[in-house]
Amino acid sequence: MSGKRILTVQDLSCMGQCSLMAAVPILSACGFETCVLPTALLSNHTDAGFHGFTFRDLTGEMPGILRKWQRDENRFDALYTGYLGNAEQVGIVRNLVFPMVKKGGIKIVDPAMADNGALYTGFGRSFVRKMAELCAAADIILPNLTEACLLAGKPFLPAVQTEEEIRELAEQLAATGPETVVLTGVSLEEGKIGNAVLDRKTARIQYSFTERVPRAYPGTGDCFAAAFAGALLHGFVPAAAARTAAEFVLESLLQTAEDPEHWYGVNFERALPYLVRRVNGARPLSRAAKRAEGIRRRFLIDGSSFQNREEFFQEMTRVFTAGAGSEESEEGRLASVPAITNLDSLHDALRGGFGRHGFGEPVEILWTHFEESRKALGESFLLTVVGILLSREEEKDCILRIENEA
Ligand code: PXL
Repeated sequence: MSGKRILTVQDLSCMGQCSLMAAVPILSACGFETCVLPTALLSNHTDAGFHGFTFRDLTGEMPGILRKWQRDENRFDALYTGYLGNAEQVGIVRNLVFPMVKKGGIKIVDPAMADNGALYTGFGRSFVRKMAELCAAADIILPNLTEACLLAGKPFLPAVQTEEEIRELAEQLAATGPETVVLTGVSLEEGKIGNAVLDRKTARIQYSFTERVPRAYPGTGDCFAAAFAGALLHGFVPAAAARTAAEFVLESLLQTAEDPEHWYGVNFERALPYLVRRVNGARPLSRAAKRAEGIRRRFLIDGSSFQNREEFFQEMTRVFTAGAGSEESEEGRLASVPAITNLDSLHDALRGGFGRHGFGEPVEILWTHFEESRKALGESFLLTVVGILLSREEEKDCILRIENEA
């Protein structure tokens, strides 16, 4: 699979773990020669938390670079475009960059222009119209829900959506041209977030969800898109690439949650080994190998999500079994999973074997908002729970990390 060459077109924000600063290491780590066409040079990304930014528009450089590459007959196996600085650059990508993708090559467009119900600084309606034209000419598009609604000219969707709303939106975008529409930031129930992948030809939608980390960071869309492109170039079908990318983003988020001061991006660098293992198709490691490598499946308990013991057990069911009665475990086995309703069933679930981790598999639990949990559950009950988490009976192997802010 290596030997492939991908071009990514987006800005170079020198600080902030996004755009090219994420795409290049992620695609390189996946094993692909990565070429860049920078659209702008910024001191940092444009999120308000940085209190401003410098911005050098590179539109004028782009045609010259592309003409040089054309003279040299350079071609690309894949193209992935992200943040484009203005409408003219969108035209350059459509007219000059798309033709440089080899026949049979793949054109992925992430219309990175908005999030959380608002356009990024500097973009307006005419930019959205141009971006919609570019998306129509792409093979695969990766809008978040805000971008998808803007592209489709629809009102924004609520924080929790229905499958009908998601299908209607994805089908409307697919009808404009792209073969695959990957909607990110989809949430069909509270506490879970994921993506919906629509294949235009078959009209099939496949979802994948992970737990929702209760904090938003800039740049997660860029990490998702780059990992998606990397997995796709490795031969993953779009739904599998989207699932892998979402799990990589979750791992990046968990690696960042330890660091409450770190607001401007995710520490995807620490999750790269995980992504590399995934895309290289390494068979799942044996339990012994996982232990030897100190690799643990990670779970996040959001300590602010329950007010009493009953809700606590509901949270345990969600975290460790992906929901009572859920049919799909992470090993893809079919199992009807019982709810965790008391301390005994919590102990059983932590041993593994019927929920999301295997029997005796080492796990790491990150418990955020721990002080809130202490108030909700009471000191002695909380200590009993911690004792159960850490006891090593019957091959149970959990380590616990505690955090008070998220
Ligand atoms: O992560 C998306 C992104 C990329 N590039 C720039 C941005 C943002 C989001 O704010 O400002 C310059």
